[in-house]
Amino acid sequence: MRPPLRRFVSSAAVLAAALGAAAGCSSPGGSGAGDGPPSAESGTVPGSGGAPPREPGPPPVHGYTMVRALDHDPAAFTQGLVYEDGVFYESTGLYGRSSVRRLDASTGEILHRVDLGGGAFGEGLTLWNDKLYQLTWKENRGFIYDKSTLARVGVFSFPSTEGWGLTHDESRFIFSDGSDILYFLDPESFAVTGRISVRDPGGHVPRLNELEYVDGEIWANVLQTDRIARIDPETGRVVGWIDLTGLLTPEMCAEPIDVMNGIAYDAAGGRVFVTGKHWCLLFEIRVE
Ligand SMILES: [Ca+2]
Repeated sequence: MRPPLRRFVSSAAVLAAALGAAAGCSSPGGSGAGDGPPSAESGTVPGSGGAPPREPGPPPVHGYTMVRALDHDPAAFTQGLVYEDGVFYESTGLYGRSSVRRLDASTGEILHRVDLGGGAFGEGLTLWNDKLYQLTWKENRGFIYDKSTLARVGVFSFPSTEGWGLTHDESRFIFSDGSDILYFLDPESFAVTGRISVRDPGGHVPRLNELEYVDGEIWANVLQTDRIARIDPETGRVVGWIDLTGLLTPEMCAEPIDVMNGIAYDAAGGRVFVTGKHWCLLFEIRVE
């Protein structure tokens, strides 16, 4: 039951749809719906010589090619996904059903699973110095695991009331809490060392969820959309959108599916993997 190879071509219509959706994602009181395409086009108005710097145009919307589909546990409410050396590491949520897992990246088979217990709702996950760091949603604590055994070796707290997504660059953890803000954290103390507000010409982009650091950019699932934001870590500006509409349709799975959530990057192989909450498949994709 593998879906056919499909290609999604970027188009003006897709861009318009994306900008429209972005307007719906604007923060309360923010520069939302009215600041979409008109604002983006203002940078092309002639006669502005010597005037303020131009606003960047709308970011490109990228399509995708589906390269490969792997089985994925449809019971997994995916909140974090990481790849390293032939293994996916996954964090799943929901009270009473949260877990951390190791998956065979060639088949999707669950190699090992450790449940969190009823008091914790698993969220974002990252791999740092051979240890897994898993957020919880509203418990204001995270768990540290040995990546090989999934034995819990520590706990940590983080400076936000909610934990959503987690990844890291060369020296910092990058953390989302469901707002438009991404926080940079010291990986030892978890103190906030910086933050960026994520925005595109449509305004601020809240509901940033699962994260992945990809070749100098931060990629973020935007909750309840089929889009991934490619974010400049220096400025917070969205430099591109990846629209994964149609990658998984409800007909492909026997059980109801939820939203896309889960990005993993194989830096050595340049491969991108995505899945979602209760998705029966996990995909390798190529971004166009
Ligand atoms: Ca990830």
